[in-house]
Amino acid sequence: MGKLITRFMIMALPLLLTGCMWSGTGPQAVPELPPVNSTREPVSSQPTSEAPTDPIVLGFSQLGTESNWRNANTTSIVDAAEESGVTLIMENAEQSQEKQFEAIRSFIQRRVDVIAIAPVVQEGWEPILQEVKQAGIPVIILDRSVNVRDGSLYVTFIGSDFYEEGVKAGKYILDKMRNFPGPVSIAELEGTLGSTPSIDRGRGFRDTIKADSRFQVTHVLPADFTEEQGRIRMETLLEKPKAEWPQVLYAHNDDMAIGAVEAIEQAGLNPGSDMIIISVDGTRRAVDYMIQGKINAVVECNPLLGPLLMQATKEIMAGRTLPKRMVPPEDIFTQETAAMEAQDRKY
Ligand code: GYE
Repeated sequence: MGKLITRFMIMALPLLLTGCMWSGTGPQAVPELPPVNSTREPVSSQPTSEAPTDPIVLGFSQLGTESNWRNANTTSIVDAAEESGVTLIMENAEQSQEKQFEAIRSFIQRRVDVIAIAPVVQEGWEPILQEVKQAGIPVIILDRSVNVRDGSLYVTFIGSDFYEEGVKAGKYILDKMRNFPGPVSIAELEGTLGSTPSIDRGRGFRDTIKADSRFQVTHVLPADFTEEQGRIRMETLLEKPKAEWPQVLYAHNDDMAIGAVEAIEQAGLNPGSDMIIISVDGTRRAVDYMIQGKINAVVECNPLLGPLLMQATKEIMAGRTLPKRMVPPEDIFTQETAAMEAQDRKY
């Protein structure tokens, strides 16, 4: 049936996501969820031995529309729901945790079967998740994580290893700048403060560059994962005396890097050579920028989580157990591999 109920404004994307991509390195079927073992969490809802006859209703609180990654993520979820016959009720929280709480309470009132949440920040979820638990509705955490003491408050967390993404970015920079004489000054464009990807991409990167004391993060610029903020922050930075300009830009996502590229070009510099740039996500636009030499490397973060979310939702409703954590395999792209990667970009 696949009836779609959504009040979410989806930005028109030219891409048709086929729903089966799980790695940036080529098409793969969504992996079968592994069989039950002792490390898996029992599902808290009443399991049924037979597949339910009514369509499963999934309430999903999406956090916003801040980036191309986010829009690809939303499209993947909408398409996957349609393809798998899950009725999706989706709400856009526009970066507000309070709005996420409201959406979740409305899902409880509507007695949806499963609630999925892409949390804008990682703190402050315990009370609302207790409410959901009391209502007996299983929860899937998607994309970003929540920091809760009681692990029984959600069934599984499907999302990337952001710390590892930061490590990959750090290793790339250490290698790229290994012959650079003297100190290497790095500007870091941070994503949404308090969000798991921003916290962990920052930590992973810093822990890695510690290996060489010449590498220092000299400018920390919060830019909320948006292209506009990336541009504004870089403009302001380049108004400082030349001696303070960084040699490297590490952006927590592609959109902020692309905004910064505009500011760097406006200042008469060549992004990618006058300033080495690395970002995270792997959107088609960033890959195009790499081909043009304006971004040096991009760490992949896969937004196409829809098929796995639907699969997990169905597994929960069938009473099966799931791994507590599901992480997609991810790569790093450089200018050398960008052209090949561009042929196959799905987002
Ligand atoms: O990297 C960024 C988006 O949570 C992984 O959020 C996601 C991040 C992604 O706005 O582009």
